[in-house]
Amino acid sequence: MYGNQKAYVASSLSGDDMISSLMYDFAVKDSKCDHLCGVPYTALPIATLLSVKSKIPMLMRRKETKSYGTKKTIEGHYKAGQSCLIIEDVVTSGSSVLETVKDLKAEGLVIEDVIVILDREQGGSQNIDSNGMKLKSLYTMTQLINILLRKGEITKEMADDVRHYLSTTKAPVIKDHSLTMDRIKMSYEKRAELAQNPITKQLLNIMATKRTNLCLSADLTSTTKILSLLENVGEHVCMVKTHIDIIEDFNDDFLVQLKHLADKFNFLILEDRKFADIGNTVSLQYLKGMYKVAEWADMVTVHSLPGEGILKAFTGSINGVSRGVFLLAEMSSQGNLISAEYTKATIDMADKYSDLVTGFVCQNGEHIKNPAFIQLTPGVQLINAEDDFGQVYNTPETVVLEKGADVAVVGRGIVAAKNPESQAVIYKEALWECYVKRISNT
Ligand code: 5IU
Repeated sequence: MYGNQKAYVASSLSGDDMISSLMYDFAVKDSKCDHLCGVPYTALPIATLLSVKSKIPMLMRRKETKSYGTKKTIEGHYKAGQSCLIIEDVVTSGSSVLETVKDLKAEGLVIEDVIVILDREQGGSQNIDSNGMKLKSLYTMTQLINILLRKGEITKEMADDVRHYLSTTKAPVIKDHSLTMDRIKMSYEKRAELAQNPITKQLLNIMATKRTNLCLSADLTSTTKILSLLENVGEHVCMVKTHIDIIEDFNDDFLVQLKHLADKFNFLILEDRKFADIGNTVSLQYLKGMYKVAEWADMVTVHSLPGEGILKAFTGSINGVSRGVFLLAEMSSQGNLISAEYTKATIDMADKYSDLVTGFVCQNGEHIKNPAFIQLTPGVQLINAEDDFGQVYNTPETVVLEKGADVAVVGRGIVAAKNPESQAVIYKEALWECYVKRISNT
């Protein structure tokens, strides 16, 4: 029945040219999109005609990646951050649309609208909607049946039959978190292109070139122990997290050595100070005192609790060098008092400060959609566990694949190991493998 119906619709609407004219008036001519992309393969002629008519460049998605050459899935000239309108002929479940969108989003393209000639009203519209886009249909199946009935092209029995079939045969519900979290399927390189904060850009590029998304939490109290740990582990990490105020023999030379190692091994330094006071006090804590955090830390952790005034304490470069802030959106400790609303409000707070905020410290990054923000997740060990103070550990698979971590923080999992270097390699490889799996097309 379905093949016949489709052929009937196509012939009654007299050709691609007429349909593309209708589609153009319906949804393309007022669109501000940078690109069009037809869902392969049957929508390609319509998308081509619409591209010619509207002069909006077309992108092509390859369903099969080439085994030679560039292996690109998306052909065309585009930049991450540009928008793309999806063109489809018929939507049933929406799964083909979603597959195409996934590949486009992995390239950093922004997809908000999908236009279709015919919505069969079997759940496709809901699936597209619940995955973060809007479906606009030129015709619904109900409208089409009514037109055909009115024109005497089909009998009432046939119309009832088709209506019955459509209302009883619903497509499965599709909910793919990677589609609403744009960053999840994107490579670190692509996200570096989108980042506005130079430190975020640098961090993402370090991760991509060193092939590591491991941050070492160097929670030791002696400067010599920290420096010797970093001498062994530095080449395996993208970032080192410090708690400068736990060091017992702190001296300025330590900072010189720390910076030297950061340059030698190409990692960034995050001081996990968790600033939490009013902006003025925080500014003094950041710039003054014996640790002079602003002078050596590329990034700091900051509580959102006092409100956005706290962020103003970190705005502007220090000695001409940009800095980054990780806002605390969640904690890994059992029974902490952070609520879902607090987490969401923290993520919303960063929107206006994307030139300063590098990302969020959190456990579950479902609300972090912007690919220019990094999800930093502490509480990571090779097996699920807890320490005596309520710290909760998740595995690399859980944090990267299920909870969306971009960088995983490992402290005692490495620091307390007999051989920290070989343990760091184990973490690095496990975390990187999860990331590669996450961004792959499967
Ligand atoms: N840290 C957490 N959980 C959090 C936040 C920070 O563990 O929610 I915010 C810090 C504390 C410690 C490191 O410095 O991350 C984790 O160390 P272990 O892997 O040794 O637990």
